[in-house]
Amino acid sequence: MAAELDLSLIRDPALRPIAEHVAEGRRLDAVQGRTLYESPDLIGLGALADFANQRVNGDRVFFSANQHINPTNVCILRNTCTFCSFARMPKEDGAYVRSLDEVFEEAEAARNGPTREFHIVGGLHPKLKLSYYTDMIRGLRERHPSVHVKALTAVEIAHIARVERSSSLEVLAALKEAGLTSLPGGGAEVFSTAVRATIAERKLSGEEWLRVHREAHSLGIPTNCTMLYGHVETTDDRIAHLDALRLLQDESGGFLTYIPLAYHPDNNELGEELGRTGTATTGYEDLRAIAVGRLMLDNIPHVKTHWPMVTPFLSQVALAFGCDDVEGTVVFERIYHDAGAQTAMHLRYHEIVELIRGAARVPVERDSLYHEVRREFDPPPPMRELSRSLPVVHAA
Ligand code: V47
Repeated sequence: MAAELDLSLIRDPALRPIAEHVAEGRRLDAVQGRTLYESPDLIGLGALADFANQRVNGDRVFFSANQHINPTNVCILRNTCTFCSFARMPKEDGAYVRSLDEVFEEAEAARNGPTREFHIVGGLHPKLKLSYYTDMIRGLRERHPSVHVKALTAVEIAHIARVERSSSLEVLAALKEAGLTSLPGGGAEVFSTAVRATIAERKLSGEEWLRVHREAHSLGIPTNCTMLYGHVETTDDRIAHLDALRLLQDESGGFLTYIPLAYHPDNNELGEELGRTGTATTGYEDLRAIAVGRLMLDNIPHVKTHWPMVTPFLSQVALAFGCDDVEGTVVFERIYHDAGAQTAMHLRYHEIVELIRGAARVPVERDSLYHEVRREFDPPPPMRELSRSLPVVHAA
């Protein structure tokens, strides 16, 4: 059944002309994007985004049974990406590099579970060669043939190319040959040169990030895209970022899902500089990030909520604000927990199913390429069992 746009939910008059555009399926421009970000009418914004989402995805909400693996936290950008709490210098306390056997051992958690995707991201290690990653991907695919591998951000791809004195296109081709399914969307942060100069001075530029994704798409490797929000970026920076993603998608069609990533300020230099330690983004900002992403990125099929960052509870509400995709089971999360996220590390499969059902949507388990894996699930467990197993969100 086609969703209908209920105009009575839109109270801000500035959103009315935008509602007409959305109802007609017309593209929104930068000025309209600014209005969306500035409107106080969160419910009206959510109604628009929900309508835009349901037109594409109906009442289905996708999730994956996935496992995050972070092979190393050693990163040559440790001292210049001031928003990151995960990275370490090679000899710093807490620095680690997993051997391939250790990665394979960690992945054994997938053996008896429903895991269908390994999500692999790490730091820019000065010495790890391309063969470390191709051997890892090949080894994982051999051991777990039915599990997809979504691995390495554009920043890591470009770094491996530098280590190898080769090109990012060659690195991508070798990773694909080893069994890579798709690329995660990290490392995009905010493309604005001024923002990057402040928070990620020596990281790959926005143009270079887009180039690596364009190359991946040209090789038939689909990718995700992200935006890190809630730090020093302006509204115009956000809109320019979304516009650059939308333009590349017009050209290549290779983006699968967009994931807004909420900045967490603990244990990093930027958080201290901004005096924000312990104060992450607000629920309003998080819901707005989902809704505006859904409305501006009219050519990207999915918008994902990353529950480790915004809590499972807010992720559930996001399903009424334009979001059709929930981050998966995760198993072990390091990047946001190092930065102060207070969420659980792991959601169980049936907890995600219940979270989606609880929002009156239809849960659909997907693989990395958004092929449907399963939509028939056991009936909900008795109320008492569910309430005991819901993830704990600790008070700060
Ligand atoms: O690029 C780092 C972000 C990203 C912090 O494609 C931080 O499905 C908040 O790639 N506060 C890496 N964010 C994570 C990533 C990802 C995550 C979820 C899903 C997918 C996907 C990809 O994490 C980095 C950066 O933007 N990050 N530090 C921080 N303090």
